[in-house]
Amino acid sequence: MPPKTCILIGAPVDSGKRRRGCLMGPDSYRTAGLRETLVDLGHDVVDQGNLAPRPFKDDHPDHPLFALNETIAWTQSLADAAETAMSEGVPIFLGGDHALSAGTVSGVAAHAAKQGSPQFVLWLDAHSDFHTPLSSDSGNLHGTPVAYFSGADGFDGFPEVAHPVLQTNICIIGLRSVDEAERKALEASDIHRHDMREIDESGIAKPLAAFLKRVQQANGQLHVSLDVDFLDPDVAPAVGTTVPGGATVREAHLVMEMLHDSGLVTSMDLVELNPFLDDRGRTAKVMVDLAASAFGRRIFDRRTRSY
Ligand code: B3U
Ligand code: MN
Ligand code: MN
Repeated sequence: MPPKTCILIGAPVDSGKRRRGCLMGPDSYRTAGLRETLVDLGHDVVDQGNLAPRPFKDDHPDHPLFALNETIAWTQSLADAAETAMSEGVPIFLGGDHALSAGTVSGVAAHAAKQGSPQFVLWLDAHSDFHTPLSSDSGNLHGTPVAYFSGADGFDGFPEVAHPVLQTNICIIGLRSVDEAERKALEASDIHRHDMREIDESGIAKPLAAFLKRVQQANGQLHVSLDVDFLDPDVAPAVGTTVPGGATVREAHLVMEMLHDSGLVTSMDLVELNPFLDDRGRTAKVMVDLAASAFGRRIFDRRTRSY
């Protein structure tokens, strides 16, 4: 696989939920050696530093959505940065909570549309993040990005999604905490969804291989959004919304290795790392190791796989 230009973009978004700390995520990845790890794998790496949101006004204190204006302001700046970075290399967004993906995915999808290729999204998460601002009970916007970038209604004040990602081009793996409104909406949708029971029954490689085959056949762009809580909290404790029964380190590495072998990944988010909750940088290191597998670290070479 030829070396890539990896563009690290810090996205210290902390507005998607009430518990603070994700703003420290980008520096935690840097401290854990993300840049050096990618350089050792032979890639060119450009660290663009941290992004800032557009200027925004304070919310009304009684507004049911937490930090709405700040999240809108982040969506605007991230969508622009993502679209621009796509013509320079493979952007890796260092979160920041999952609200950031409203911006990153809509930005990369705008680039795909200009290239005339379809956008695909692999969402690795305990949660489906498929609420709309109208269905969310918590009012936390990190629970809404999948609905946003797939073109759902109810996102008043947010930038219009000019190029929504088709539901059938979205695959969620790792599900084990889905609210009732999300479950109904998912069941009525064409989103491909794989819960932990399915992974226990059939293994994680099967649904991923089927998805990668579709991306390859469509000649699509592939964005991967990795939420720390995809992993089991025993191995990745630094996240505000721990849900027991997550992916093992081995399952997660296999996902990343298959993604690398596919040669299909065009952009990535690393999200929800809360270094304030970490145990001597353990979670940051696991996430950096997973990124390494996604960008070519291997035990032995395998024949490049065709799906
Ligand atoms: N579905 C719940 C919980 C949640 C979603 N994403 C995370 N937590 N990280 C909600 O608040 O929307
Ligand atoms: Mn998430
Ligand atoms: Mn999650």
